Amino acid sequence: AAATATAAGTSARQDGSQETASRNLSRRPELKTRGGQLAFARFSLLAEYPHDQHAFTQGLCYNGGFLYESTGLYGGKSTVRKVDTETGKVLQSVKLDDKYFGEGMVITDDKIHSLTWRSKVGFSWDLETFEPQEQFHFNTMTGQGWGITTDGESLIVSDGSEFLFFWDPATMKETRRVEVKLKDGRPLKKLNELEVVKGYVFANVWFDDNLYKIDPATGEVVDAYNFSELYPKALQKKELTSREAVLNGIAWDPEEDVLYLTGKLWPRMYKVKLNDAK
Ligand code: DDQ
Ligand code: CA
Repeated sequence: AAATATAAGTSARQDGSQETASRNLSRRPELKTRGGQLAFARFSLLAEYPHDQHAFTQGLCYNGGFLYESTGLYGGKSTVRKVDTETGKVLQSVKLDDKYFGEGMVITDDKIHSLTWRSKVGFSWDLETFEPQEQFHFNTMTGQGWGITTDGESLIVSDGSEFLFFWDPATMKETRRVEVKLKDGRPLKKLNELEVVKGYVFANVWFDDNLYKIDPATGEVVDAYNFSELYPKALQKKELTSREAVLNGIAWDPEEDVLYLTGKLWPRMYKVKLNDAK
């Protein structure tokens, strides 16, 4: 049944890959039963928390009971921040220079590393004090930085293409890359925010409501979860004002084995538990 569920999960992508933002907004949860499979409803919503609606979320991490978030946009809106999980209150924050558009972030030991979109520059920050540490230069295939996470050894980076790039954290240089493909061999492009969960890379895709579970050895998408139920709910309440307000933000809390999910300019953070295919 696992294989069937996965096939259902990826066929939605076939229909939806060309979607515009407005079509995406009107997507309904009936996807849940498409193909008679539960590929789109295999999660439990455990809690909803407030989220800063002005945060153009680009990266989300969980560490020691707190959420850490990076935000984007030019003109001083790009930040790296520490957030109280339940109240959504910003506890600590640092701004990037006005000329930078912030992208994903990752935590290794006592440092935060954050990317910029098109400047090919990233920053390291002290996890406790948020003092700037070193600045690093990076390159990718598109020349852009989008998402970043870690498997504990390598940093794993997305750049808006269908590739995941593995970097040596000591040098921020690529050691290998893998092309991400759906079961039918089609490349999964526009990979954005990332999170490693129990050996798999979870990715969301720009302007798509799904999370994709990727085998980092082969690049194969082995499962997909749909979260369009979360997004239109906020929309119906007229809480989303921008067409850019798409799902983007995945953090894993290993102690509770739950994911925190949010989106750019979303008013809420969701705590969900994934139910594996039976
Ligand atoms: N990226 O994060 C997908 C890499 C880039 C997003 C760029 C979106 C710019 C839109 C600015 C208008 C927002 C209200
Ligand atoms: Ca993440």
